[in-house]
Amino acid sequence: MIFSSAGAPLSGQTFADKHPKSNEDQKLPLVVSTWRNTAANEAAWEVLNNGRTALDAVETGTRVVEADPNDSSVGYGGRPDREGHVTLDACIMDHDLNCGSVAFLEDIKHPISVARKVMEETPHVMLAGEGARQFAVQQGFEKEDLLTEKSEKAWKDWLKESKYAPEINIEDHDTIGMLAIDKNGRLGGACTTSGLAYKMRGRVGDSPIIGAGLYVDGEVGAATATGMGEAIIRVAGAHLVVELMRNGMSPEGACKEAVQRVIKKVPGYKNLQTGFIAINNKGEVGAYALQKGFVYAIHDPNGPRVIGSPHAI
Ligand code: SD4
Repeated sequence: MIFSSAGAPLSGQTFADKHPKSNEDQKLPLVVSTWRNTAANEAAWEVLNNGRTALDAVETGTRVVEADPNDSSVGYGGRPDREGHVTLDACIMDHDLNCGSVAFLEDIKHPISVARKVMEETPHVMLAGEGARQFAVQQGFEKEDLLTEKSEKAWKDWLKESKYAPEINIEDHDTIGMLAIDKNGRLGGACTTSGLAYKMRGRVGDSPIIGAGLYVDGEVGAATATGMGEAIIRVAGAHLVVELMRNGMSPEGACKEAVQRVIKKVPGYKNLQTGFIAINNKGEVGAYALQKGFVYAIHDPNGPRVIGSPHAI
């Protein structure tokens, strides 16, 4: 087992002094997230370091990005749909396949926390649109205008041409997918986004879809995705990565195979990006992207760092 141990002091020396941790132990706790989300990782790391659960860590971490008005791909300040409404997608999942999700949610700054409430307070997995908003308000979430001046201005500039090409940029998205393992070796994952900029009203991507944008199974590991949601949904990306790990692949090998599946099955793959990150329940981390430019951030007992992902083309 990989779980860290704590022991009673023995003649002036702690158990840990007498039994230095194995390399395996030093991997935990661990948080990893898509892109350069180091501030989110730091918040999640604090939670993990205080001995709380991976689920608490990924919720706390992703809320940092949701609240940031300068992040134009997630939560408050996210780019709106083509009609000027910010619509949000998020999901959360734990070690035991408990999960919750919201899609096409408006006016609520923290969709990840609403997703957690769906998981914990309802018999359902997914709520969408007006029903999700009503549920959030009943749960005590405040309704807020999420369109910042900056996002509104960018949308108005886009309206001048209103070219409907919901292409995804290849680099520097901030949609956050976050995976964690806590000190007790339990896994959690979260994914939250405002989706494609200037998307069709009602469009939902992979990020709130369990098995596409996120999948966690404590017996195996966890995976999350970023990039063009339509491609990720088609290959059931995150679930695919976890199942490949179940069959013995490393996290990086599994992410690579999922990218290969996109290349094989999704026409037009050359014009889009997809990136996957994964952890297994031994604390090993891997990533793979379709195109260059994808990075991911880790925080573990060795500290925080941002790593360039290998890529296919
Ligand atoms: C979506 N996968 O809505 C999201 C977008 C994304 O980095 O990940 N952007 O399709």
